[in-house]
Amino acid sequence: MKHNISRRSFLQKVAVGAAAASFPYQIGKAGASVSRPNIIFIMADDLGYGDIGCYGQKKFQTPNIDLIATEGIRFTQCYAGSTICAPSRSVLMTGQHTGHTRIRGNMCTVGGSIGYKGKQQVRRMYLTEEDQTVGNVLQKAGYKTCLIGKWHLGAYNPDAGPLDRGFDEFYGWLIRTGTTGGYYPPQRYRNRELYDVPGNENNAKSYYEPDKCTQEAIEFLKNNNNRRFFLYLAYNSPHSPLEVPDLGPYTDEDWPAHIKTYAAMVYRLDQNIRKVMQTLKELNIDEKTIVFFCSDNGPRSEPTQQLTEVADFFDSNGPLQGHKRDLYEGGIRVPMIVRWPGRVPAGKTSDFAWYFADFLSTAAELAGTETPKNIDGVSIVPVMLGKSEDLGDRFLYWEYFEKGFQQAVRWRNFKAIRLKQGEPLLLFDLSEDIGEQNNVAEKHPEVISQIEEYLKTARTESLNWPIKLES
Ligand SMILES: [Ca+2]
Repeated sequence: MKHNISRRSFLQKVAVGAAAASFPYQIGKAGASVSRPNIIFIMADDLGYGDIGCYGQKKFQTPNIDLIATEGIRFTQCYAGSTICAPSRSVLMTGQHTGHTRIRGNMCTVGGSIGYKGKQQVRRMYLTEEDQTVGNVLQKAGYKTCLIGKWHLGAYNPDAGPLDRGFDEFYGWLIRTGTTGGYYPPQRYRNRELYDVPGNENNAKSYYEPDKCTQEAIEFLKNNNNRRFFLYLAYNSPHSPLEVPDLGPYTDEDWPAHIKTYAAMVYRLDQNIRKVMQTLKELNIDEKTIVFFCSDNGPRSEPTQQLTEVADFFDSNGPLQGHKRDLYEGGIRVPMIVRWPGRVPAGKTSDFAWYFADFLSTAAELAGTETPKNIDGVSIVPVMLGKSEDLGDRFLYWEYFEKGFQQAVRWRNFKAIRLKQGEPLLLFDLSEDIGEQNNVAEKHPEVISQIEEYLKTARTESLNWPIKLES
């Protein structure tokens, strides 16, 4: 009898095990109370694929970002939402790629809100109330949501700030308030309140923006360590202008000043990230917290000679072709590291291809909540947990307007780019040509026709970035 009972319980365990094995990664609602980690998404600005030690950088060090990779999973084929700031962030926040998301460029041609970039009058589009952000989704799932640093999705509209689009707290800067930008901003936002940053008045330089963000992040973690939270920590570093309080370990290098400055900026960012990671340990929330680290687009190599020299000297795009403002890999492929002790396998490298449009679904699954409808992404949780890489055969899509209407598609190991409307697609086989040097379109007509078919359905017309599609 005893034997039978234990046999039955053994069989039950097998059955449970088998059910778990068919959905090994499912966090779902049942597991919600034991799982549902805090989510920290750390994003650098214009940091290249080759700018991190564990992605091949040799001339300067990023030991703390590398440590996150040692303790987590490092993705070698993760892509940003766009090759420039605002649309990349719009994709990240809405789960829609640039063929659907609200903000498809830094400046729009029609509509939007009007303001000044320097002395130039420009139009910029902002997220509207119809746009469901990661903040909205996690807020509804009971998370405290906080943005620190760069929003870039509010344009000149005072009613489209982070607090209007799903964030409970905001510490940082907005495009519409010029005095809040730069590395030593004289003013800053604390939620809706604009205040003078002590020590930065009259061009004084006491508070370096990335240091300030770090301090605010630590403060937020300390105040919220007893509840679930989503912290979106969007540094503006190492975006130009090249500025840093000190040159750190690169002071005595025999390099030109701008080269030393860039190395010191990334080094300082790395040091700041160490402080954030240390705080998780001190607060004993390390294992309850999943941390993402990435960049919003490729490294910048324009418009100044200095920026070109920096990108060349450090080989900031690594083995990739192109930089920020290109749809070649160098413009959109970014470092992406994910760490969750005990859940995400430590020290793993994955070549699974995914992009910012997947973050909303991923965050929703982590939070045990529903993913909104009409989005382009899928949850990457099974891949991160090392359970499955079979998420279906899909196309990743980008469009970009600053050089005319350009499009790019990633499908399996292929990457297609259309540099000019009406021109044939270029095709690269990334499995043997990561630098996109050899156009293999003629060798693979069936791939081209598959991608052309997909492109007919890839996008919807934008009111703010209208194009005339040539038939
Ligand atoms: Ca950027």
